[in-house]
Amino acid sequence: MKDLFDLTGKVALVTGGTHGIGLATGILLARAGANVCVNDLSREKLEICKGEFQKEGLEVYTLQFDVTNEADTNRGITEIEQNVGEVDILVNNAGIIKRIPILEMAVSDFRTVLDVDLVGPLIVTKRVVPNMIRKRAGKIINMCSMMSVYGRNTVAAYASAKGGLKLLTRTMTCEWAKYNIQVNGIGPGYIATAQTAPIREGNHPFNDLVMTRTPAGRWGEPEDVAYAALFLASKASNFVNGHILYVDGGILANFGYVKGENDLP
Ligand code: NAP
Ligand code: GCO
Repeated sequence: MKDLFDLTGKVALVTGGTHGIGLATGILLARAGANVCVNDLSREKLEICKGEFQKEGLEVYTLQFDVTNEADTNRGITEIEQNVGEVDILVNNAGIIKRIPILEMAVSDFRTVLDVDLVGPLIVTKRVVPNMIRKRAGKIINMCSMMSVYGRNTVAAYASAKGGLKLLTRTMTCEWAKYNIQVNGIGPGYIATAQTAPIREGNHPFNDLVMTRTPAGRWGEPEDVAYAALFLASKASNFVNGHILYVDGGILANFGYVKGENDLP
């Protein structure tokens, strides 16, 4: 059974993995035996990330490249191939959000979010997948969102990007599943990270919304998402293709809930 989730000898790249969901994912994949690489924009955050891995007695290869920049990404992946090995598991985790109403949002801001959250995964995957096709093996995990399904006010760019990433995931599947490459997505619900801190901390009213809309009645933790990534990175998911695995505490299953209704003692 342990062998099913053993990633020994595999090279995994987690983009934007210096904290939050990406860091939890990288640490778990390393615990499973993978040689983990993490890129980010900030050298300082990469150093902090290295420290977090070392606290767990784990190694990580860190490097700086911007997933929206094709030349920078190609250079970065070449560096990984020269220093660690060809990428077997790609977690397209890097992402941003800008919470601005549509009419107030500059088109440039809209484009920036799509660039990181939708074009970025395309750029990194295009550079990594040819080796997977040659080897007839690979795992690609795109970090989608419950906003791949729902909209909500102020997140038009983010939801558009994550909705697009859901369909990009399915299209990648159509083109590459025949080469034994499993392409899937993860759709986290509301997870306690830096990205959601502005709508979670300091008794923000959004907390009440998350609590009533999430049947599990809590914010998710980055590790909750990392466990799904381990499954999709492992042999256990070799016949799972084009699937978005929602890790959302049941929020997508739930129309709504009246506080106190049908609560058991
Ligand atoms: P986070 O804490 O904001 O981390 C995102 C990471 O992406 C950061 O390390 C960031 O680096 C990096 N990044 C941003 N732009 C980049 C670029 N151009 N090139 C390389 N790296 C870049 O976010 P998170 O909450 O852990 O979320 C991780 C992923 O899950 C994102 O795709 C997010 O959309 C998705 N997600 C999150 C939630 C949630 O509730 N938290 C729910 C659903 C989906 P810097 O810090 O240096 O900018
Ligand atoms: C928001 C949140 C969400 C989460 C996540 C939900 O402003 O609604 O940031 O977008 O980040 O994407 O799945």
